[in-house]
Amino acid sequence: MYSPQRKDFVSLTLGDQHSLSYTNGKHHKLSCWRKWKQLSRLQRSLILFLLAFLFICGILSYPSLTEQWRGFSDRSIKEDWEEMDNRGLRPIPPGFVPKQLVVPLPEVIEDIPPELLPETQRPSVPILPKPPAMRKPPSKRGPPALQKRGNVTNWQLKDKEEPVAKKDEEEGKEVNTVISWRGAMIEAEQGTELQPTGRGKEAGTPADSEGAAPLKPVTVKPVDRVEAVLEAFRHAWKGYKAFAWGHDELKPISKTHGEWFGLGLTLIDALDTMWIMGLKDEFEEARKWVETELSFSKNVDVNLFESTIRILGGLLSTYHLTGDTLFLDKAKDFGSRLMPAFKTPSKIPFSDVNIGKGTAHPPRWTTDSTVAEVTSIQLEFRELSRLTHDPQYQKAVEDVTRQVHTLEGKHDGLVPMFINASSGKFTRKGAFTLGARADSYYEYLLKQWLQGGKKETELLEDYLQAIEGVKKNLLRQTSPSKLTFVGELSNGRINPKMDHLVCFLPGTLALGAHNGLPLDHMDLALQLMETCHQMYAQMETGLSPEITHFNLQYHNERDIDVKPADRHNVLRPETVESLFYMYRFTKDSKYRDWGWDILQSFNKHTRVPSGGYTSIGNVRDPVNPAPRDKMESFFLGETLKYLFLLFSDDNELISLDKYVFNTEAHPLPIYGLLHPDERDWAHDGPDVDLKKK
Ligand code: DMJ
Repeated sequence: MYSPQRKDFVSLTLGDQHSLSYTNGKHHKLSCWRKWKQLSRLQRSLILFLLAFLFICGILSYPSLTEQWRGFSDRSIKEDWEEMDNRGLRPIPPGFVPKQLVVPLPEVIEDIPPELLPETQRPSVPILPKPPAMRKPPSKRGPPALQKRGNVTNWQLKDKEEPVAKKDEEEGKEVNTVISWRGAMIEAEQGTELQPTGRGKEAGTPADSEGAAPLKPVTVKPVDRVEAVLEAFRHAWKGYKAFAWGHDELKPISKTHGEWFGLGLTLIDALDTMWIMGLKDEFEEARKWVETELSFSKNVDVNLFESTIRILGGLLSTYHLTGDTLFLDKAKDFGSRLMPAFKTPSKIPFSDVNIGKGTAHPPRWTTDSTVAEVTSIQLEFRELSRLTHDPQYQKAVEDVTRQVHTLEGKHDGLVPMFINASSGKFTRKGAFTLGARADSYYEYLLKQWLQGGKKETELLEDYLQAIEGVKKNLLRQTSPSKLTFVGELSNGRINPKMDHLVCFLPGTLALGAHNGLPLDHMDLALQLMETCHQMYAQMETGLSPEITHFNLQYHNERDIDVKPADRHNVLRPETVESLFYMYRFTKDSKYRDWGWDILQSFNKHTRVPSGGYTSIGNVRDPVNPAPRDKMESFFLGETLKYLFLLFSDDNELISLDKYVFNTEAHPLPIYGLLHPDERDWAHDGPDVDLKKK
């Protein structure tokens, strides 16, 4: 028997009413402590043991927590981000570049989630780290907009009209039927992949292997890429028509418009695209607007270069394609209103003109004009003179060409970025780029030479010298993969960065090689085309940033870096432009595949459900690419036009032996080959079957 005084047994006595009632904290603490002291040592040990036991049980029942704690000490923050990134849990933090993985075998690709892959699977394409095996790719194929919505952002989900894949998987069925872009049903055979084709069938049936049992014929309904571009154009046009009709640019997210010159820039830029695409109804509606609403009698400042390449170029090419003198009359009116820009002491034009007042001035932020701007208006003004038999336009721009031809300050044929309209001299010398402010100078040297029937040898000399200058001063190759890129030279030092704008160069080089210029130009074009493709393929959204930095040091894991400030994409055309040239000249179907990947990425990350496409702020974040609410006019004028021509099987549709494209993708005829009155499709109307022409 234990005497009640000996308290070496476990007994928890609740206090009386007083001890339970709240008096103040101090009293409560003291009484607890007193009670604890009153317990025997054994009782206290047992209580402590019990509490410790319960605590350990609690910990063990949360394995994920213990997992995290166990590894915490030996993980770096970078590794944490890496894991998060692999699991698709959050965007990549600034400055962090995921590990590169070269996928050698197509079958490995099956494990990669589709949002990280281009649709066309190719070996040796560096991609992002392989994710955990649990992430199975969906069985569905086809345009991203038709796939599951797992990776669709909120602003895209608002679209009630977006075609969606059937939800058969809920019933346990393999999903092979999707609604096409234009409402038609696409049936994909189970276990087969939709084979991309152009208008005709491009992708073949599986190759027969000698001696093997004959393969079962595979039924594959092709994805019609031309139809996909048409659908994209219609979607963009739908937004423009609904929210920005007659204005310069669509702001597709806020469903309104932006104004630059107040001249219906998108509508004019898109005219010849609609004609080439055979979109008759859309074209007729736009033509009506030009006829009844477009007036250049406005007190408005326009940028000489931008308005020349988009408005003058757009009107001239539409005139050539249609034979409709409305467009020539408008071109004459507009061209003559730009002429005050050339009234400068040096004849180098000012950058801005008021087309209502007839006055011109330099930009507000500097007294200089940009070299690319004053040297990339020549195709249009020369053509205007040819059509109007008025030499003033041609003379004005050729004075500029002549002057720049003899000007001091070039470096192996490379030009500085600025020129002063008063002195007529280059300014801020020492920096050389093929990107912004210089790019189309080089493009127009070659294209003027072609436009004029290859007679103006100074233009050719300047072009050839410039390409040698590029090779000597600006070309570099990355480590580890030896991607060739065109860097920038600044006071003798190379800066290994390249604007997306430079991606016009593969196409231009190929055009020159096609016209008899050195074959090594074509070699360079092939290499640069690969680099421009990688600028898209290595980004999480499949879309190129505005500026790419390239790694030169041998220890680098990847070739490409993107600075936070350069992560945007404004729907630019240069890469698809070059893909078009490369495909026309080589017939290598990979260029079509690359273009197809780009179109799908545009659809996946920039398509705004209510109509239109938007520029985005971050090509590295597929979950939130940061839409910027702006559709540039060149998306319709250039990007979709080049994609359409890339996928069209008709080589004669804007033959590169008869036309030169201006730098805004408006085709102008090559002299001598096409007389102004002998247009390819004059007066036929857009419903003519262009392929048969
Ligand atoms: C277009 O206006 C033209 O292609 C120009 O030559 C460069 N900038 C845009 C497209 O990127």
